[in-house]
Amino acid sequence: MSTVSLHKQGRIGVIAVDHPPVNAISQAVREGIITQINAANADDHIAAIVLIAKGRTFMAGADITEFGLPPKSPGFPQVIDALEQSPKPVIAAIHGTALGGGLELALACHFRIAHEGAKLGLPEVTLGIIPGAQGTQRLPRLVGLPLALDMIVSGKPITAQKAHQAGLVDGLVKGEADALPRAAIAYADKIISDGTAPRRLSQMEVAQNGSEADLLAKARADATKKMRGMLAPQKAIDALEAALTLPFEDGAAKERSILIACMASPQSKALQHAFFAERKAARLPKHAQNATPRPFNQIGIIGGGTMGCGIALACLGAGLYVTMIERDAEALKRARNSIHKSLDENLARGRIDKAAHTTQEALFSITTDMTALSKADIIIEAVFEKMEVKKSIFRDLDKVAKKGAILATNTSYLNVDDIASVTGRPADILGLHFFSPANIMKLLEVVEAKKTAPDVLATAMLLAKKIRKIAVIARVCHGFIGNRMLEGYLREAGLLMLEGAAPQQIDKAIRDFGYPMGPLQMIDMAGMDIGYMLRKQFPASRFDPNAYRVMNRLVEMDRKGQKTGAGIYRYEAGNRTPLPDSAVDKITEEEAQKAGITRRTISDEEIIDRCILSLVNEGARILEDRIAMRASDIDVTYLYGYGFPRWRGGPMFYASQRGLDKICDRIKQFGETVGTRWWTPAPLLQKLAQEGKTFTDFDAE
Ligand code: T1G
Repeated sequence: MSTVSLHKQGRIGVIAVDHPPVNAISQAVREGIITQINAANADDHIAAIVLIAKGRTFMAGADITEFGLPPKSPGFPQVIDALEQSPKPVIAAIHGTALGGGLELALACHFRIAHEGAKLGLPEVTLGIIPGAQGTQRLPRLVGLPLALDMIVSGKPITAQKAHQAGLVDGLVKGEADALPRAAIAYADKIISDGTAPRRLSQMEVAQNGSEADLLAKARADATKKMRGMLAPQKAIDALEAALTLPFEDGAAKERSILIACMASPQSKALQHAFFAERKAARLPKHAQNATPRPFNQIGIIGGGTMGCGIALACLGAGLYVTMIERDAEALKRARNSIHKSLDENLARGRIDKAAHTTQEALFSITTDMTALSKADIIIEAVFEKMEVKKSIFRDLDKVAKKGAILATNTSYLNVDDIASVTGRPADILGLHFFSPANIMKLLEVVEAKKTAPDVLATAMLLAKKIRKIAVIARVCHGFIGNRMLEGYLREAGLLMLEGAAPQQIDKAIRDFGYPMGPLQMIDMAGMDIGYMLRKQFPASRFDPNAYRVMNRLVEMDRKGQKTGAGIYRYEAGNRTPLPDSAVDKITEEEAQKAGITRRTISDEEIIDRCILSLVNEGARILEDRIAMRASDIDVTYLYGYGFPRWRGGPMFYASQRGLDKICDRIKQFGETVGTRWWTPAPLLQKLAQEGKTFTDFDAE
């Protein structure tokens, strides 16, 4: 079957691209478009050409799987020229998502119409590159510099409506998606009848009014702030600046040289890794790939606290029925008010419209009677993190839930096998570890217990997709993937503080690495009492004797963090800005003395390596234990759940890119200075380093 076909409708030649699933512009697509454009121009019966795509979307950009491989001819410039230089009018008919190279091909066409539900964007910066098919030169010529800057630097798509208002598309097609081909033919017929000449953007100038220098400067400042550490946004602005100052061909040449430089950057490799890692994480393990998910639309949630309400909102937003259980009238009232307040806020902020608000209100019910869950397809327990409390709930659920219902615990680190063991249906049980706030945070750890049935796992992954979560499959251990690795990260922060690094130095070093905030500011925000209580549940020998000296003392002084107005930092009333506190410095010095630690000046490099490589080393152990199936799943966990900078690809990709042999050596160095209990390279890390391999080579499925 041809990837690109040409058929005639009257005097219109329709070129259709058919390269599922998203019509990525592969070499075959590029070659096919050129072939069919030439054929259409050679056919005297054809007076105008429509470029359209089959399936769910217009072309969604260059074929990312070709990146990093030797370029395959024809390249984008040849396709672009074939379209724009066509003597016959070429109309792009857009539906779905016209992204990247897809939109750039549409810009090379002479006219564009779009279905009203379409989105149009140039997301290249999210892959660490810039639009490389002359989009940085044509878009500002068509819509002006402000919108071109906004679209290209942010990488965010716009709606067809906004595109039509801006003149990016010449016509909007309402109604069903299949109205688009007909509308495109009609539009082409009119172009012919009106004798409208092809409009070639490369022959236009960018409209300027003297404000361009300020616009560019503001765009640079905004990108520095909002896309901290990322190179591509700044490079995209360079290319847009060329569109203002250079003739089209020179601007296009400048764009190409910038694209090639970005393509070779470590950031673009990391961002492309992140793109595919997120999609790989959604794939079921072999033993569940043929399982049929169980149908669901009734969700039960036990517990209307922060987590329970967040989970409820995520389910309501996906159009699922939610029955919430609270233990008494007072708690029920609080939970119900919280849900309705959030829905009202979502409406007020335009996140949902009135119809959705009404629908979601109607989908929600709450009661103290657990038998109301007897019809639920999936029940999610979100109560206090105490094993006995959870076991009691699951014993009750075992009596109430219908046959075939899936019972999930939202525990963030407890043993799901133990919870399942108190029921008569362990195959129906797994963990669904949401991250707070559960209606906002994208990450969901789907914890497959020993006896979880394959179809239960498949159903959970489908639920995750339905509620728009990025799901990662974890197996059972203390803290699963994310929180198990977090222990070492916080341990090192605590030790570094004792050894001589001020909290603000530690947090700044990690922020400069690319995190939105450092570990100590994060723990102040979450509340140090959570970790304090958790550590009390385990023998002290499990933890480093010194790492939590300061934090424990602060909690015992009721300095738990932001929520008590003071923790590692102090906070002025109503302000979350962390302020260094000399009282904490004094406590730290006292605790260092008690621990017999001689404080010293510590470099930012050591801070970063001890915090980040503790993640990497524990991640390697998690792979050895087969708690995670893939190193890329660990990366996805940290990108979506813990703020790891996306342009570094995740802890495991970062380590692989730096070189596992270098990572091993650095860990051994810390073994000599900090202690081998925590700083001995994981066997898998040693092995891969010795073999000159990376974590990508290891599949722990
Ligand atoms: N190339 C190759 N494969 C792609 C792809 C692409 N551009 N986009 C998606 N896929 C695969 C994806 O890996 C998955 O595979 C399947 O398609 C479904 O994707 C010259 C240089 C279009 C909004 O950045 O944003 O053009 O896991 O699960 O949720 O200037 O895919 O099934 O095996 O994401 O419905 C610019 C990237 C490229 C768009 C659809 N374009 N794609 O989302 O499905 S650079 C992009 C997306 C460029 C030019 C430059 C989304 C989507 P598998 P999916 P979805």
